[in-house]
Amino acid sequence: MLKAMCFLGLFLLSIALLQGQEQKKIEWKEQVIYFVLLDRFHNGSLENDFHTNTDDLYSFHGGDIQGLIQKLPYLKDLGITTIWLSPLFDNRDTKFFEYWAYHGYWVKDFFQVDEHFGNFETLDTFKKELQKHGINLILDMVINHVDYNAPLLTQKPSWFHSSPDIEDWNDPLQVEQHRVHGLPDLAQENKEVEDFLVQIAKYWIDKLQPDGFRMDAVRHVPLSFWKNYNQTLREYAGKNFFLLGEFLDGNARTCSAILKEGKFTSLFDFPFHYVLQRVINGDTAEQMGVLFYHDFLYEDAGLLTTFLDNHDLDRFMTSVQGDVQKWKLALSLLFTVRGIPCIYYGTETGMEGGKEWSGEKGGNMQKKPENRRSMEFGKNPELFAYLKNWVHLRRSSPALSQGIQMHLSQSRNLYSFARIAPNQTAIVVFYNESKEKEIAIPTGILAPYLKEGKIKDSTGVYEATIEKNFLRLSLPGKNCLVFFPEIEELKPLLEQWASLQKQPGTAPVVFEVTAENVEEIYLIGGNERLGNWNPQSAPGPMKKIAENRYQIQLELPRGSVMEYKYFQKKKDQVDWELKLENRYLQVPFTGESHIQDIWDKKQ
Ligand SMILES: [Ca+2]
Ligand SMILES: [Ca+2]
Ligand SMILES: [Ca+2]
Repeated sequence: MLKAMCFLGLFLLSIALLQGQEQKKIEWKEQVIYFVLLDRFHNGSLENDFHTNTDDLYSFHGGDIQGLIQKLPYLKDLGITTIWLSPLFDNRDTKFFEYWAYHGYWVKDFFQVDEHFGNFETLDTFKKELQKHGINLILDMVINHVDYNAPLLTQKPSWFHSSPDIEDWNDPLQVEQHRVHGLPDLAQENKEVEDFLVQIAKYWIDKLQPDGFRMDAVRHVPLSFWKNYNQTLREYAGKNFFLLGEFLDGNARTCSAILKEGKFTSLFDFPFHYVLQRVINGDTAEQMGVLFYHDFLYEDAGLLTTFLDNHDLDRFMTSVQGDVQKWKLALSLLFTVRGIPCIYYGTETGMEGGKEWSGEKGGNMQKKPENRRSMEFGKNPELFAYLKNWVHLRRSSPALSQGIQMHLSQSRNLYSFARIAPNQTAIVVFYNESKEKEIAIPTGILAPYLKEGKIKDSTGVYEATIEKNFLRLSLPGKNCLVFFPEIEELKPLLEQWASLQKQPGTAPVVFEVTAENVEEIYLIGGNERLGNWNPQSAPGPMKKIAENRYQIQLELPRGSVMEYKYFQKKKDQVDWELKLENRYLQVPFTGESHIQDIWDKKQ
């Protein structure tokens, strides 16, 4: 009987667990992630302050789990829904040269909590407090390497590559099997190592029930390993378990391939990060169009994790030399474009600081990690309120959090797009120039669904008019406005969009260029049909249609946005037009295009 009751108990418990899992179905696109570098966040317990020196950026600063628990209401107030927490594993206990393992990436023992951060009891409280506040947790997994003196090195020497540091970053074998900063490199191709790493992951899933992992150094571990590892974890922790990879690469083609083949849920959107940096600092906003056009490469670009900065990069405020207006513009884009926004602790108070840097081969030149200074709570309430507003707007808007993203218009200083969910649409107008401007934004295939008339932006300050196929407004300098126009039923539009994405078809585009004293003009650009920047495959020569006028017609993918340029061939030599910046082209979803350019000649 007792046995039967035990069985019944277990049965009921497992049903409760299953229901619990079902209840917590996280919509990842609705999340706002906050990255906590634990040692630098908040010191909640002085008892674990070993080797603490807050004046030294290489030392521990005392931040711990207890401190993070105390600050959960603060994060809740900011609107944060998910925390990505830096590694909790027990790290090396002694200095390595002048560096302490405050960051958590020098793991000594994967099955213990570092003594600076707390213990399993603190973690239990943490888990309960997270549940109480409805905040999700992403743990940082470090599986490329272990600490310089980890016990595992002597216990299992065959689990490591006996290789020197990476010297040639273009050699894929070195990148996977050689050491990063001299850290002992685990041989994931060894089945025992693979099993061990899976065991670590399952151990933490059981202990703390995190909602996902952020995985360090994806590039340095074989893709075949990630594929198996991620698949296994998804089977173990549930389909909704968030598997976020750190793959530092600015090319969407490469990132989309890694995401797909490695079976990640998400990757940090480095292509977005780099384009955003350039555009905010004055490059043409047309780069945004090219970036988002390549979203078709991903199964769902809305699941990418977007960010301005992190602990390995200069803080964004530093990369814009403390220009608050640029910081504000960047944040407005972060919270309106597709993808899951992730903010680095201290962004909300405008913290500054450059990344850690040292000269080659241990040279004298070095910069301390100013980007990892202790959190400054309460500094800059105005910036905090600004960021909080965007968090709030995004979280309250199904279009901004869940909607598909549709390109509307671009020019040197303007990028406009729509976010469309079944029950709401948002039109976002990003304007990166100081002077006010009258503008008409073509609403494209969205036009038939929009109700004509005047509308206010999300702040209630600015007004626009929707008429026929345009949104007209007077744009205030350096701003990003969001409009939520009244709409008809959007389902047919979403269906039309899905089929256009699947089979965009092509549109005829006529390129016409006026040029003096040139022969054999060719067209070239960042698309297969434009030769992918390879002069050997560039279309041409263009046909001479009149004195100094040349033309070529091409079939290009509908809805595509690309860069292009002209060049001439002189005795098989490539002679580029002088224009330094590339030209940009948007191919509409309907109709034809006729482009007229003037060859940028040498003076
Ligand atoms: Ca402490
Ligand atoms: Ca330790
Ligand atoms: Ca490796």
